[in-house]
Amino acid sequence: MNQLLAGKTFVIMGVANKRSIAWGIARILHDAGARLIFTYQGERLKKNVEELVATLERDDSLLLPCDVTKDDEITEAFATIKEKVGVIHGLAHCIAFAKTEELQGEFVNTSREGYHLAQDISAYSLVAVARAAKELMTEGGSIVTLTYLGGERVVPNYNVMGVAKAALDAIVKYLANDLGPRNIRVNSISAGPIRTLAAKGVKDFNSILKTIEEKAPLRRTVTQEEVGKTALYLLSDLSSGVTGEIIHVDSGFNILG
Ligand code: N5H
Repeated sequence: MNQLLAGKTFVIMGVANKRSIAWGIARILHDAGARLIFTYQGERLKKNVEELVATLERDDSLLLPCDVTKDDEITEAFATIKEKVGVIHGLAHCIAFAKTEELQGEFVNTSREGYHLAQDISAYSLVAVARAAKELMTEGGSIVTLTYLGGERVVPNYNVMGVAKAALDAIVKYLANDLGPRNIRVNSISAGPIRTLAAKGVKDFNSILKTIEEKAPLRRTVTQEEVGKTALYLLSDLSSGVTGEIIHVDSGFNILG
């Protein structure tokens, strides 16, 4: 591809396996010449990320653990990034979690603990990470997160995650306002359903994909690469006037009534 991001460094949080949207973003940024820093949660995912990173053409990547529920891990990860690379130009936050039992049945049954867990990992983590990352974005920067339509309207079974994404959407706006004076932009991508590890175990995921193929304006689902291309736009100078925005990469599904 082009070399839009040559000489720039980006942090990618949330690669779990080769199907991850985070990995789709990573490949596109890599092809655009960026140096990448990957963070993963726990030893369980370390090997996966190592194997994927080994497939990249250049070997200038850095891999670091970062469990976003732990302030000290965030502090340590960004201290290491500062020491090893100094300045960063952007960050992709591709992290969410809710208990499986909270992603089915009635939302009204959401537990206090399940609610807090989904909010902590899926929404608050962006605040904590942006606070640490902004110190390394001394040349300005761009932060991108992943959201979903279920935060804007009721989507069956999305439940506690929908409320977490609604919070995340508001967080993007408040962060955009705080960080704008430093020339740091904050935006989100609302991706249509993609078969990822997070989608595994979702009942009827096939029929969800089929609805998109039948009803969405483009009559097909979207790919990790397509989300990656929009991330490239948002993380590069091409989107220099854009902040606090949600871009839907969903074959146009969200415009339907
Ligand atoms: C309306 C839907 C379908 C129902 C809801 C699905 C929500 C999925 C999002 C969350 C983040 C998935 C999740 O936390 C699953 C975990 O309980 C179990 N899985 C794991 O622990 C795996 C191993 C790890 C990698 O997962 C995480 N999260 O760490 C939404 C779908 C049409 C679209 C969709 C799938 C949206 C989305 O937000 O991902």
